[in-house]
Amino acid sequence: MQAADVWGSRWSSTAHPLSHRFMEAAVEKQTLVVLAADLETTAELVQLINQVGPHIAALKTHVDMVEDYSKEAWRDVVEAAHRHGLLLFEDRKFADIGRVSQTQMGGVYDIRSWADIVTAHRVSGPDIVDGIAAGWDDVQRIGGIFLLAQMSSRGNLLTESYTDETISTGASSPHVMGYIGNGSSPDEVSSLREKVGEGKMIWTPGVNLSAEEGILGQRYGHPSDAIKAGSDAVIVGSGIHKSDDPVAAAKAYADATWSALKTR
Ligand code: S5P
Repeated sequence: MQAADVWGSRWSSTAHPLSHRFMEAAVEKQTLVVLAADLETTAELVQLINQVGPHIAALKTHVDMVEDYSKEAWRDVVEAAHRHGLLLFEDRKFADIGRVSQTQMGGVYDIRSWADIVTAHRVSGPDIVDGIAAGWDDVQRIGGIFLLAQMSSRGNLLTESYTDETISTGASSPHVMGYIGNGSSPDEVSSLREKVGEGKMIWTPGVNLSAEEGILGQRYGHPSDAIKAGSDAVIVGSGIHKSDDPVAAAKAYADATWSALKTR
C-alpha cells in the first residue's frame, strides 16, 4: 500500500517532510495513534514503548513529568522510540516570546536535540514559531511545530477568533506541521478542518474508546469520529497506558483509526 494513495490530497498538499514521515509510518503500521506516554519514570516509558511500539505511529512525551530524568536515562527512551520508527513529539506547549522559546529548546532537557516535533501556544504572538525553529537551527536539526488551535479541556479560552489567528500564523510558516484540535468534539474538528484546508495536519487529543468524562476537566470523544471529521491522528494517553492490557488497547485504537481513515 502506498502512503500517497491512502492519504490522497493530504499527502499531495502537505509540504513538511515530517508530515510525510508520519503518514508513511501510519500506513506501514496501519495506525493513526500517537501515544501520549504520560508516565513518571524512564523505565516505565521504555517498557511501554517496547510493548505498544508496533501499534503507534509517533510518541508524545512530557519530559518534565519524568521523576528520574537524566541525559543517559532519556537516551534509552529516545533509542527505544527510534527502534520502533517513531517520531519524538515533546508536548512542551511553548508560550513565551520568541527569544525565550529558542533558549528553552535547549536547557536541562535539550529538547531541540531529540524532539522531532513540539507543541506551542499562539498566545504570545506569531514569532514563537521562528523562535522554536531557531532552537532547532542552533543544533543543525529541523523539526515541526503543532500549534494549539483548540483544546480538549473544558472551559479553555481558545475562542473562535483565536483559532482563526492561529491558523493564519500556521498557514504562513513552513515550520508549522499542523494544529492540535479538540478530539472530544467531531463538530469542532470538522469546522477546524474546513478552515485549515488540506495542507496541514490536525492531531486530536481528548479521545477514548469509552467516551466518558475524563478527570479534571478532560473531555473525550470516539477515535473513529475524530478521524472521520478530519483529524489525521488521535493522541491517546490513559486509554492505553492506564489499560490492564496496553497492547490490546493500542491495537484497538489502531484498528478504529485505520478503518476510519479508509472510509474517509
Ligand atoms: O487540548 C489538549 C491538548 C493536548 S496536547 N488536550 C490534551 O489532553 N492534550 C494532551 O493529550 C495532554 O497533555 C495529554 O498528554 C494527552 C491526553 O491524555 P489522556 O490521558 O486524556 O488521553
